[in-house]
Parts: sequence; structure tokens; C-alpha cells
Amino acid sequence: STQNRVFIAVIGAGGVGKCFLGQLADLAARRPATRLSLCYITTSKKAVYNKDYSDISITGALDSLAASTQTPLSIPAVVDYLAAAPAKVVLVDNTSSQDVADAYPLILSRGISIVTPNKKAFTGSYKHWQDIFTSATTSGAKVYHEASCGAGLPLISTVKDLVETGDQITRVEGIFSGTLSFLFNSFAPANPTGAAAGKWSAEVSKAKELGYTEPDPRDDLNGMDVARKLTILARLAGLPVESPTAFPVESLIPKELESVASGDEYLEKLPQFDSQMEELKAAAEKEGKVLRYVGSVDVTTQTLKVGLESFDRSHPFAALKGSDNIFSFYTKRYGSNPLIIQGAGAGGEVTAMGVTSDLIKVLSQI
Ligand code: NHO
Repeated sequence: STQNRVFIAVIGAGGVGKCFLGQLADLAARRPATRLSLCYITTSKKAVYNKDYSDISITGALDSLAASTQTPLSIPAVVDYLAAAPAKVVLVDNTSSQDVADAYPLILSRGISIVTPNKKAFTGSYKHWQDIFTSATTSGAKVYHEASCGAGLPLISTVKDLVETGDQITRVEGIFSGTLSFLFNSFAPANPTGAAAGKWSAEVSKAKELGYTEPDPRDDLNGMDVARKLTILARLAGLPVESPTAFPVESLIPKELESVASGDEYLEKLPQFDSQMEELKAAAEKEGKVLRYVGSVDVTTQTLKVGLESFDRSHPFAALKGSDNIFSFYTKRYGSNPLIIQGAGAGGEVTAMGVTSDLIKVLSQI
């Protein structure tokens, strides 16, 4: 019978995608009542699929991909292939592709559900945001994107629960970037211990060596990743934010280095500008505070901003460790003591967990 069979299509098998496949294999083993049939898997170069929809082994999927001579289908062809499958389909978008994100309204309108950590679809125009959710409502397909903000931390589900139970979110603020969290926790620790903090440029190089930053660290330091995540939370809290560039975002890249050709050249020249960040750090210290890179949305005044702020050493934002994220939700019900969510906000396994938990939600609804 096809009753308890669900087809899974996976686009993207990089850092997050590989971890997701491990979690999917585990889920399939623990959930014998549903047959999770992997029917399509692709990277940007190679694909594996069978025209008769016969199962691709989940545990062998990466090896099959490596050995495959099939190339990816075009997006319209994938949509046709999946829409014709003989049972419900969930598409897992583990890419950061704009092309895939642009196709969400089409994919959903054909009855294919989507789970994804990809921020692009939810940070385009407000009209694209509306098209996504309207298409889903009309066709009955589901769309979940928990890991598009704060990796596996339950942020999006929490915002939805607050809104749907009739609470009013008045303000959200947080440390949205794993990379920037790490940088300020090391550069300006609330409780310095032992080794002195390095210069700003040395901490940026260290973050890159540890694999926290994007290949070009400027992609983290320009604040756009934070602006995208803030846009998503603000829209869920009820604000029709037009785009992640529609509000002030403070870039941490010195003007002189904005247009240097490569990330390597940026890192090479960054020490010449260390005094800028030292001065900001010293000014905060004079008031007994530490610098943190924060995103905030005031729902009441419809004000969004992303940038540096100073916090008392006893503030929860000051005491963060490693590359953790933290988010405070001020609401009518919670009053002046916010609901706080904190923990790892980057990394393959925790991001994949957000995707897998979304898949479990979809499986219970389709
Ligand atoms: P990779 O490792 O580059 O893998 C991308 C895969 O997609 C590759 O297999 C590539 O071949 C495939 N691909 C790309 N375009 C394609 C196309 N058009 N068709 C088919 N395949 C295509 O990327 P990741 O690291 O695995 O990331 C995947 C997605 O998860 C991205 O959208 C990313 O933004 C999102 N994500 C990742 C993380 C993380 O920690 N790695 C997080 C959240 C979401 O919370 C995390 C975070 O924000 C980290 C952030 N940098 C921070 O806070 O510092």
C-alpha cells in the first residue's frame, strides 16, 4: 500500500545536508510505521534518482552520489518529477541557492511540502514571503524553516506559538550570528580569564581558522546574515518588513577594506585598522560594559536595527560562551522578564536537527 509512504527529495549535500542524511537514516529506522522513500538527491553537480521512484538507500546516498553519472534535473523538471510521485512528497532544500528559493511558491502550489535551513526564500521581497505561505495554504502543502534562524534552537516555532496563542510580541533582541558571537566573546569577554584577548584582526583570523566564518569573512562581518535572520523573526512577529536592507545594519568592515579583491587581502590589511575596534571596546569598558553585536526589533514602534551595543557584564548577552546564540522575547504575557532561548546557533548537526524536527512535524500533518 502507498498509505504510509512518503517520498523525500534532498537538494544539497554539503555540511548541513550530510548531517541531515545521517539523521534521516536514524529517523527511518526509528519510525517503521512510515516508509521514508528517498527518491531524489542532488548537489549542484550530480544527482541520483530513479524514473520509477524506487527507493535510493539513505545510508548509501552519499556513495551513490559520488559514483553517479546523472546530472541534476532543472528546477521545473524536478517539480514535475516530484508532483507525479505516487505518494506525498517532502522536498528538503539544504542549499543556499536563490534559484531553488525562488521556486518555493511553484513547488508548494504543486502539493510538495518543503523543509529547509535556507534563508533566501524568506528574506526576499515581502510579496515573495506572502506568495510562499499563500501557495502552501491553497494546496495544503506544508513549509517549515526552523533552521533558517538560530540553527536547531526552537525560535521560529516559539514565535509561532506566541502569536497563535494570542500573546503580543513587543520586542525581540538577540545575538544572531555564531561567528560574531564567537568574535565578541573572545575579543571582549565579560569575565576575562588567563590569556588576554587578542587584537580584533587576530580574533577574526582565528575564527576563520576554526571554520566559523564564511570563506570570505566579510560575508559575516557585513551584518547581512544577521539582518536576514532578524527579517524572518520580525515578519513572523507580524511586521511586513520589505527586505533585509530596509533598516540600518552596521557593517564591521572598515570602509577602506569593503572593496578589496579577496577575503585574504582583507585579513592581511585588517591589522592596520585594529585601533578602531580597540577604541569602541575601551569606551564600553569605561562604563563597565562589553561590546556585543546585536539585532533587535521593536514591534510596537516597527523599528529594526543591527549593530554594536554595550551591555553590563551581568547581562545574559555579555555572559555568552563560544559561538552560542541568544534571543530574548519580550511579550505582553512574559512582561518585563523575557522568554530567553540560548545555545549553539551554528554547525552541521544542530542545523540539521532543525531540519529533521521540521520533517517530523510535516510527516504528522500530511
Ligand atoms: P554547503 O556546505 O555549501 O552545502 C551546500 C550544498 O548545496 C552543496 O552540496 C552544493 O553542491 C548544493 N547546492 C548549491 N546550490 C545548488 C543547486 N542550485 N542545486 C542543487 N544543489 C545545490 O552549505 P551548508 O553549510 O551545508 O549550508 C546549507 C544551508 O544551511 C545554507 O542555506 C545555510 O545558510 C544554511 N544554514 C547553515 C548553518 C550552518 O551552521 N552551517 C546555519 C543556518 C543555516 O545557523 C547556522 C548559521 O546561520 C551559521 C552562520 N554562518 C553563523 O551564525 O555564523
